[in-house]
Amino acid sequence: MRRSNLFLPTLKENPTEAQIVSHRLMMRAGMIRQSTAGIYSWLPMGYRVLQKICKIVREEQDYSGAQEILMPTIQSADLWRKSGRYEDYGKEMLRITDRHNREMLYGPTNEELITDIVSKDITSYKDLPKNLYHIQWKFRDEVRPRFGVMRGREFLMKDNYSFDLNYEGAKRSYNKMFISYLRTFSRLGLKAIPMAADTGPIGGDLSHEFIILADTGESEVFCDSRLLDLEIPSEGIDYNENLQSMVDNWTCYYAATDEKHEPHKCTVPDEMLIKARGIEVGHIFYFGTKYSQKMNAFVQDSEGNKVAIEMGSYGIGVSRLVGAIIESSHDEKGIIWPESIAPWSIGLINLNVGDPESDEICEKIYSGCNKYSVDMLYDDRNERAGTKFADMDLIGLPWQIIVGPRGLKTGVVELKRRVDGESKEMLVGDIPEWIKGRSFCDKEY
Ligand code: 5CA
Repeated sequence: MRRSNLFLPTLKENPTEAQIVSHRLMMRAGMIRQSTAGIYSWLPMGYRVLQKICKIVREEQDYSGAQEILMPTIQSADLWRKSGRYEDYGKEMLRITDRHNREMLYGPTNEELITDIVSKDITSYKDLPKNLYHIQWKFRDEVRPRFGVMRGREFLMKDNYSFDLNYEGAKRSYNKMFISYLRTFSRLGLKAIPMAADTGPIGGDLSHEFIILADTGESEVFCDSRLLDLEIPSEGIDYNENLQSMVDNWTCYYAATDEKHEPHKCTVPDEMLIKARGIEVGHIFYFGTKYSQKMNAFVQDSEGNKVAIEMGSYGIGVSRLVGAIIESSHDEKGIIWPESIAPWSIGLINLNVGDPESDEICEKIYSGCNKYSVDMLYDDRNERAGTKFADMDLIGLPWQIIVGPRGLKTGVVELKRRVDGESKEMLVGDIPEWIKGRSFCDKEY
């Protein structure tokens, strides 16, 4: 992508309404613009990051055996009356009336709709287990939308729902998501800690929130510091083996959000207890037959008995993640994207636009990158060097290739790593080899 063509409206000043660093940087880096309170438009760079997050979330969902569907944003109030949540949900639910005076709502979550779908087409134990997910916009009329995309009113969520014949099956589905979430967040460059959590309006009595420690987080959390050093179940794991012991490896340490924190039960020695703030990026629930009973989702078991389907639901705040990642990865100059979700992997800065030799070298590097399908943002604007450097640091691409007049005399360019500013000279001719030697997807450096 050429910077001269790109719609990337960066700002020099911090917008006054933005109280936390991720909101400030998302505005300054031209990623989002507010449409109205808690509702945002995603501009090209922001949307690229959002899509990259979706891709990783999808890959891990698929790998766990979940299947992607797409449910609508608008739902019928009747479904929610069946579960009893139409009244319970209160003012957070955006209620709409259509031209026939039918009551509708903009979905804040999808337990009712998915249970309704499944109840009609899953009738036998032979159809189970199933796990269905979608990535769709939700609306919750939050009292205090704030912090940009972190607490929006309209926000993008990945939600999935598991359906099993019995408790053992449902627990296995829950455990799979537990591990799948650890892997997903790790691939996004985050250390997310699963913590015992309150279930709120979703219901049930087993639930974990996945929390990123950050001073700007809205939740107060308590956990054993040893959780920070645990290894993430790695590539190629088999979800059918050792699943319970993988989960036990995490749940044996104390970790709870403030609603679930019980000081007398917490035996972690003071020096090992982390009391901190955190951002909830995911939340998983097991609630048994709460919805299936009320919404008539039953199957016949192998003995011909009619049993209610055992369910769980699992959410990831996809749009919130963009803010959470920036909260945990930035410096005073701007964002520092993990490679796995960077909007472009490399930024190319031409310091002498208009100079035939500079332009030619840059075009060569740029077309070479295209050849290897590596995302590159080429700053070909006729701007001052200082502006280009500041902009490139602000938008936080992992690598910068700087083409300046001095180096060109000897055929070298500067290769700079955003995370620590480390830079080295590289022969122009060596760039293709360097690119080929790196994996610009899914890997951290
Ligand atoms: N039905 C369940 C699981 S799918 C559910 O809705 N869970 S939830 O309420 O915990 O939401 C799932 C995730 O969505 C949260 O962990 C959080 O990361 C994200 N989320 C919730 N509310 C907001 C909001 N107002 N703005 C941005 N993200 C949000």
